[in-house]
Amino acid sequence: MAKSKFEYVRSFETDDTCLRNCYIVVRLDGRNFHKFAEQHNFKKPNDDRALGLMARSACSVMEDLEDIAIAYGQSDEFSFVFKRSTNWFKRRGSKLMTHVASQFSSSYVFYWKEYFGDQPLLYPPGFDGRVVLYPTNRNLKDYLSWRQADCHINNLYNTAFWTLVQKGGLSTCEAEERLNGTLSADKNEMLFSEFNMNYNNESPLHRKGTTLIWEKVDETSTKTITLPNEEEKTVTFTRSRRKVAALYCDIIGDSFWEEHPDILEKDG
Ligand code: DGT
Ligand code: MG
Ligand code: MG
Ligand code: MG
Ligand code: MG
Repeated sequence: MAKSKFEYVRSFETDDTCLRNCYIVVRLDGRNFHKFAEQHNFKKPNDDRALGLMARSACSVMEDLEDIAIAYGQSDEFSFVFKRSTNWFKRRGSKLMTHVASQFSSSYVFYWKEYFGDQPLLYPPGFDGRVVLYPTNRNLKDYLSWRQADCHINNLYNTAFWTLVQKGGLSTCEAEERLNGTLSADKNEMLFSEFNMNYNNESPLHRKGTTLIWEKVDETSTKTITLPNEEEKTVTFTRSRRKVAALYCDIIGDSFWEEHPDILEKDG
């Protein structure tokens, strides 16, 4: 095919192929969600509608794009881990990241009403994205541990803060001052002794965030067939299908990875 004289501009495109053998992580984060949460009356410190909608949108990303092995989300962020052997879009970072971001954003708007009911969506939300490569299983597990530790630290702080305000009658300034310099143990103790709350009994969704993995399910269905002698017969058959499952568990320790050995591919 003859090439136009303009064709050379294609060579200005930069190569952003992700290094082979590495897990490709795409992390999205809501743009200016501090304001978005205020304007849409998100409950403090955790709004289950908002967390549910984030997980629903992430589920749509996993179902509609190729080769995502696991996803983890908390607050206004979600991380998607592509299989280290993926060759989707020839491992082009910009393609992977923009497909994740746009599928997620459109799903967030599409499913909004299912989660927020009468609360109108006041303006179109946006999400930023980044791509990070992790070469070893240890690095990838440490990445996910880092995000879950972040969830824990923020949620313990926010739970203590809003308990002081909502149940303790402190102003937000007073609550901030009260928590200034406290360690995790101090916050746990304060919740327990002053408000009779055991932090470990708080919702696992809030303490641990949402982990999405693929689960095999056997689907049984029945069908009526006509035999050659014109007799009708009902047969049942089972087929194995995979489906996204949401977990609210610890992913820092080894037990999660031992229970789900298929998520990671062997190093080297
Ligand atoms: P960014 O990411 O730099 O554009 O700015 P933000 O404002 O999105 O900051 P970020 O991502 O560090 O923090 C997430 C914000 O989202 C944080 O201000 C609290 C808010 N947020 C997330 N989930 C909830 C929730 O369930 N309830 C409430 N009230 N706020 C939430
Ligand atoms: Mg940020
Ligand atoms: Mg944000
Ligand atoms: Mg964030
Ligand atoms: Mg095209």
